[in-house]
Amino acid sequence: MGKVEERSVDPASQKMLKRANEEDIMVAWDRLEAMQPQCGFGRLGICCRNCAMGPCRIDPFAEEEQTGVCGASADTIVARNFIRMIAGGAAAHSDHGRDITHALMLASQGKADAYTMKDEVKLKALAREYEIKVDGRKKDEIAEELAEKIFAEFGRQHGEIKMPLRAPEKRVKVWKELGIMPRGIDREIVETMHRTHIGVDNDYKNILMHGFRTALSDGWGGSMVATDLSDVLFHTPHPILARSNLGTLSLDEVNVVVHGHEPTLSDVVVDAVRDPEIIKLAKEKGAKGINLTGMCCTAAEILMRHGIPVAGNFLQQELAILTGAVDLMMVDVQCIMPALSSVASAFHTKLVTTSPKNKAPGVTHIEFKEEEAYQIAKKILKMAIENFPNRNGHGIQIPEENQDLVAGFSAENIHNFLGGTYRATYRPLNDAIIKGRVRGLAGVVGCNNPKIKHNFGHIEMSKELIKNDVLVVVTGCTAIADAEAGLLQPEAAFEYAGKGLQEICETVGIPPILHVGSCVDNSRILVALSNVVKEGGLGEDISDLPAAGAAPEWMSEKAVSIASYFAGSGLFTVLGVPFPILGSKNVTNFLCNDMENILGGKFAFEADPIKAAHLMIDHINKKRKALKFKPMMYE
Ligand code: BF8
Repeated sequence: MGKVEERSVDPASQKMLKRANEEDIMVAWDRLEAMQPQCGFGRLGICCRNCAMGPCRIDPFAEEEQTGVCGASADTIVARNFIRMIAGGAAAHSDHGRDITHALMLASQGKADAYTMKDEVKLKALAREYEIKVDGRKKDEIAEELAEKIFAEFGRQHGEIKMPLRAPEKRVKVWKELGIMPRGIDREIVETMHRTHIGVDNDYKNILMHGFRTALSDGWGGSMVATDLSDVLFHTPHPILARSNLGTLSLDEVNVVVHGHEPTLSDVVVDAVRDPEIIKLAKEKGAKGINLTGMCCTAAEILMRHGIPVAGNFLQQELAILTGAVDLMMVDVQCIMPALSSVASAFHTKLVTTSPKNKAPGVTHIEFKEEEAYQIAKKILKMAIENFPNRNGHGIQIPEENQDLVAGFSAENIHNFLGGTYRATYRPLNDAIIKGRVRGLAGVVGCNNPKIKHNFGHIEMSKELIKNDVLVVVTGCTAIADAEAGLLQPEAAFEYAGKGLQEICETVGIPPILHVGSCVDNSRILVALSNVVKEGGLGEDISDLPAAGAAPEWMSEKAVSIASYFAGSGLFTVLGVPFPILGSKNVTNFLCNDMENILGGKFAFEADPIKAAHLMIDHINKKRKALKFKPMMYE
């Protein structure tokens, strides 16, 4: 068993890792150790099992260039495998978007009374974008037509999807000229599967370019749909104060942790915990009430809109159960470790799956249906309450770490803050960049990965960026890591930010790191950057901006898709763990160098978060120079 300090920088997590060691309970870090040595062919991306003539693997040290049985080169195999990862990630995000569209459709037809379309302003703005008549119509009618039009974007067979047109004109022109404007959200994923089938595309550049189109159909399609329609249903976030880390679990209340990604059930659970019947039942069972907390991106959804505390990020899901205090963990889809059921079985914790897309052997399944959302939420809460008296068997250890944070920023409200009440534009932000108070912008996003010390990459990179006056926006597990380190509070600016950024944060009262939501909400970053370009003075394209992206601890296919739509939108993007592409020099060279001349963005791999931050800062400086900006104000 490894030393806990080498596994996580978070003191709360270290305590639970210690407990796991003492009680001989395997967690992700142990399984990674047990998995060593991991397959070198897989890591380099040069193993192909797309047909039954294989599996084929290319010897990277062979004297003569090898191919698979069909003749596929390392370049072809690596490119195919890489874009299949993009497709996996894009599929997950986009299917999430489809589910939200389905909920909106049912709500508009009066078939799902738990949903009320709380943000009419956004509903109407979206409707206008989709050329839907708004004036004089009821919101249900508008919403039904909008849901129908968005559904059509998934299966579109003619033309192109609409949301990428939110990008600056020059960016759209780049995509059109390259022939990678996304056509249908599902179509690009299907085409990835087709092109990578035995005997189809074997021009690695052609394969990769379609990979970018697939990623763009996620960032500017499926994910953007998920964000926008969630805003319509549950309201666009406003800045909100909340708490984070395992210390948000309660000793004397029923602890319910919601984990996964989609807000359709978890948002209703937020209402149901306030139901008098539920509160009464909890008290009857000896609890003081119900304590609802979130995990991973479901946490971000209900944090952003309701201030529900966040119990932890991806690598803390098992650790939450190790507190012995979780009475029920309700999971929907994505990033839910199959290992949860075995960890839960060592405690009294009840694990409940809710999506027909995600069941687990031996785990209670209560299927979610939008039409009965509230009743289902109550049923699950009752199950948690019934389980509260069973806690006694195993000692409860709740770490005290419990950090304040501010979340709830969006493309819609960032300009209100930076522009002030009377001047809701991006102008003051652009001016701050032009004048050298703010060096530039960075989106730091993505997962945890036990190959990198838990939260270390996120926290150190974020701190280094703000120290150098880079305004950072975060989502997903990065946001949770930064929250746990106290970086999402306005006071963090005084402790960690450079002088210029500090002045901005002080004037406006915002943290130096802005939490913009879950992983599908990376689409908010694309919209915000487009708005910054449109405001003027920072070039004509996202690729002109002094801006960069990063995923310092990424692990999922979704992160590959996100990184690819960042780079495909013109951003320099740094990954803490290399993509599994190093088995092809050509593919690596294309993605880490040549693509910059075509798409404006490119990738770099750097595990050291400080060095990675400086790659981003160097890039930002390069863009500032190209824009002929004056030196930074305080340098
Ligand atoms: O979608 S950051 S570990 S929780 S994949 Fe998963 Fe990665 Fe966390 Fe959310 Ni995003």
